[in-house]
Amino acid sequence: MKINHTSLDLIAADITTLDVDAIVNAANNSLLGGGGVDGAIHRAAGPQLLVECRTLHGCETGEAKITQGYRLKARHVIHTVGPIYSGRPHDAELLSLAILNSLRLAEEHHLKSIAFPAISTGVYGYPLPEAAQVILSTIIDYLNSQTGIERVLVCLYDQRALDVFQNQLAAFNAC
Ligand code: AR6
Repeated sequence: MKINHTSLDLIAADITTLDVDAIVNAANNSLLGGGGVDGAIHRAAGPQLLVECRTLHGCETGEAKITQGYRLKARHVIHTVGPIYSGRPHDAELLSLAILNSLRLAEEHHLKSIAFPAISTGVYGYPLPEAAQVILSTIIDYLNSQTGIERVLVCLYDQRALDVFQNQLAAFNAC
């Protein structure tokens, strides 16, 4: 779909294969690697990514930091840390902040295209439908304001997650 001059698309893919200005990493506070999408990004980018991450001295939950993409097709990696799901309202605030700070960082670096995974919905346990609502509403609100970003992708890992996000986007469109 188009929001102002920006396209927003949902895809099912391995985020490490995408040719965009930045892919977003669902990292942990240490920024020193882990499992899930974090592990896949570090494996695909190669060891130089960890070398640069060591210079960043970690990342608070909801913050975002940027590195080069090294062996990835993506030119940059924006590392953010989503909340560990607790069922409290603060979860949504932190997940929204992680998305927002990633978009702001992309904008500051004049990046035109960015791809997000479903942050916090793996190891961190955020239920997919609730995460879809927070992630998509934050992106849509941001794109409704002035932005130089031209393309936003939300990259789901499997068809089930894609279905959940598509249903949420359809529900927003019906409003
Ligand atoms: N491409 C796209 N999406 C992926 C990929 C991939 N290659 N691999 C997994 N996903 P998770 P979190 C999806 O656990 O919940 C790490 O150890 C996956 O299906 O990667 O934020 C970090 O170091 C899920 O929907 O991130 C942290 O310690 C989504 O990505 C912790 O996990 C997020 O799952 C962060 O947990």
